[in-house]
Amino acid sequence: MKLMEPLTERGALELYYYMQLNRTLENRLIALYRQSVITATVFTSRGQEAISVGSAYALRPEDYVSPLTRNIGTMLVRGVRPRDIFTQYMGKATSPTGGKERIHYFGDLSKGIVASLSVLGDMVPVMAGVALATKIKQKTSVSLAYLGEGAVSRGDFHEGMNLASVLQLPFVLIIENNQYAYSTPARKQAAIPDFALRARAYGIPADIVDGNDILAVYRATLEAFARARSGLGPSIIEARTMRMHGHSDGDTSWYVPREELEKWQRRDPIESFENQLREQAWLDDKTIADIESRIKQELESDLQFALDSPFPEPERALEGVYATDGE
Ligand SMILES: Cc1ncc(C[n+]2csc(CCOP(=O)(O)OP(=O)(O)O)c2C)c(N)n1
Repeated sequence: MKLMEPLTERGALELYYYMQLNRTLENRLIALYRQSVITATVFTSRGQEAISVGSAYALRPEDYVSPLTRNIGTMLVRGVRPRDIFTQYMGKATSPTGGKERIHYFGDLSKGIVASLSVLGDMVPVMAGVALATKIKQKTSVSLAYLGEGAVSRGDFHEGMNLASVLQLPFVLIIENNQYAYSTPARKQAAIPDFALRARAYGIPADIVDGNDILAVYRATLEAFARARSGLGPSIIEARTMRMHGHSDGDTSWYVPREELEKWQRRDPIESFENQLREQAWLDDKTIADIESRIKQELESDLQFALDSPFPEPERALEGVYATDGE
């Protein structure tokens, strides 16, 4: 197989752009949090960008996805604008939820994004249900969910996977094994070394991929989607990676051995892909500088928009909270 197959030069550069956008945007969120411009919390996916971006890039417009804590990259690939993330974290009236819930768990069905629930594991049965709905409607859509390795120990994971496998639903679950569920290491989470082994209990295939290799993630997701689309049912992808930042910004990751972080730092997903792209002669210093300046400009204007936006009026506090007739 050629180095970049099945990506074209344009596609490969888009993946690189989205990973850089993902990281730069999150770095900006951290800075804003430390300046108290964002006052709730900030989650980042540093080190895990290849999983969000690579898998989202394999989606088609008719597909559904529920991005989780570490999946701002997925939202960006699906067309969510950085201004939506900035305004959301700042609780501004112009945010997708009008200033409610100050993290990126908002949906947009026009982009195939199903809003996530904070209760870990719950999106597995929900997204299996979305897959069931598309199957009943005889659509060719697939449904994609993400889950941290910690959440795999929840009962909802079992219920959702069982349902998906019994009904042969077009559902793909990516387990982001980033080694730690907050401070709990993976070995204390499960007695088996590979989370993917759980797929055997549901009679479905599973793939273990290097989550820091965007091409491996992209190819594995394409393959799982092709199975799902041709009626062969669900599958699991375990993407191995490392969370390179605290669980949220207030967490220093004191419980992760420094050598472990250093080892993974040498395998940074963006740098690795950059090296591959240079080898392929699809990227050079000039192209990198152009991409960086494009991202800087996009983020500056979106951030300015968010800073200039008002907070919601108190009278709007109950808007969108309760369903009204016909909603
Ligand atoms: C049912 C439930 N229990 C606990 C929490 C609090 N909580 C939020 S994230 C988290 C750690 C999740 O670890 P993992 O699933 O491995 O995902 P990661 O944060 O590593 O991406 C915990 C305990 C929650 N949201 N839901």
